[in-house]
Amino acid sequence: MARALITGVTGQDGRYLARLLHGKGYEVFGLVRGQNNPKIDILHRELPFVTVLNGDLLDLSSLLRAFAASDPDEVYNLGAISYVAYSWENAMLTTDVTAKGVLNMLEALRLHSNGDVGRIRFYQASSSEMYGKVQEVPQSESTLLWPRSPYGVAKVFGHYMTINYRESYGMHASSGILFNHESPLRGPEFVTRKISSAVARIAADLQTTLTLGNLDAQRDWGFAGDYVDAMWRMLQQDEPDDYVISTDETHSVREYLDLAFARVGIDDWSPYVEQDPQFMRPAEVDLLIGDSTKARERLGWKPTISFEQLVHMMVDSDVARVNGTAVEH
Ligand code: NAP
Ligand code: F7E
Repeated sequence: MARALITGVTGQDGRYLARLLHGKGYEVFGLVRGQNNPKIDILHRELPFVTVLNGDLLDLSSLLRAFAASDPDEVYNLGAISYVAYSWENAMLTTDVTAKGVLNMLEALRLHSNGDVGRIRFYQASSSEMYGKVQEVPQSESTLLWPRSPYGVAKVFGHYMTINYRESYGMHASSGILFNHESPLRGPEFVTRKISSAVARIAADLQTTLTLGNLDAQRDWGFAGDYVDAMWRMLQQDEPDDYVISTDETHSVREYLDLAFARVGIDDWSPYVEQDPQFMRPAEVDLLIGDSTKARERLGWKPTISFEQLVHMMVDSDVARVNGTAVEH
């Protein structure tokens, strides 16, 4: 039975990935931080097959203990401070976790493998936020990186450190440059879930106003369930590499609002939506659209959920939650 260690197992992607790997017959270990993390209950309830290991990306000794306890064949480093807006308020913590945390994981793998680094495959969760002020449209693996937030800068560090460990030590370390991916498990701070949960509450007369920032930003939004499959495919390749994972379509926040409100029968959302400068960013990423040709050709990967299906899935899930008829995702 292959063994996988996932950091960030309590997050959106960690939960989808744990289920995918379990379905493929893996023994799954998940790193969870803190002395009484409230999300442990979710793991025990929804993913009872995950062996929980206590540890923190900031603490190399805890990572070494997690490697010793799991002795993994594959490691998926999904743990991070991932909310871009928060990264300006906490730039140093973001750097410690999202940048240096990657180095801690690579070092823990190197030390644990005792000179045989090739036997453990490593996945790094890189991000389209690294493109920031985009230098090319669409963005591919060779596009120049120009991050626009402390989060983006931290991800660039993790990305190049992963490449450096691959080149320096012959590590089977791959980096997935994933564009935005969403689901009913998306954190409520991100714009898609903020909108879907507000739309459900507005439809139920529980809320009257949704306050947002920049409605003109454009993102390449896909479904998280599709994207964790791409992570797994990367680690099944003979050679490690870097891959863009995206739908290769872009949509604005306004388009998301159109589809989300229409799903509950509201064609004109303008009376419900306000803008507030507090949700604007010091430096915005205006346009993201990926070119995932390499992943499609080499990994045989492609997205299965369209933008419209994604919006409907998220709104329907939040409507069910509000009505008390929620189903598991
Ligand atoms: P998420 O829901 O925010 O999950 C982040 C995870 O990191 C949580 O499990 C969190 O644990 C954990 N974490 C935070 N600080 C930690 C620390 N000090 N030590 C150990 N774990 C820590 O993020 P996601 O959407 O699943 O994304 C997964 C990864 O992909 C992240 O690295 C993210 O930056 C990257 N990414 C995401 C997207 C996207 O669109 N979703 C796109 C590109 C890249 P707690 O539950 O304890 O907070
Ligand atoms: O913002 C705009 C905001 O916070 C999307 C993370 O998973 O994907 C995610 O980062 C856009 C931005 O995601 C609000 O200004 C408008 O232009 O949902 P978001 P993100 O910043 O793109 C990347 C790939 C990651 O790697 C990250 O970890 O929506 N926007 N009004 C708003 N955004 C939020 N959050 N809240 C608003 O009220």
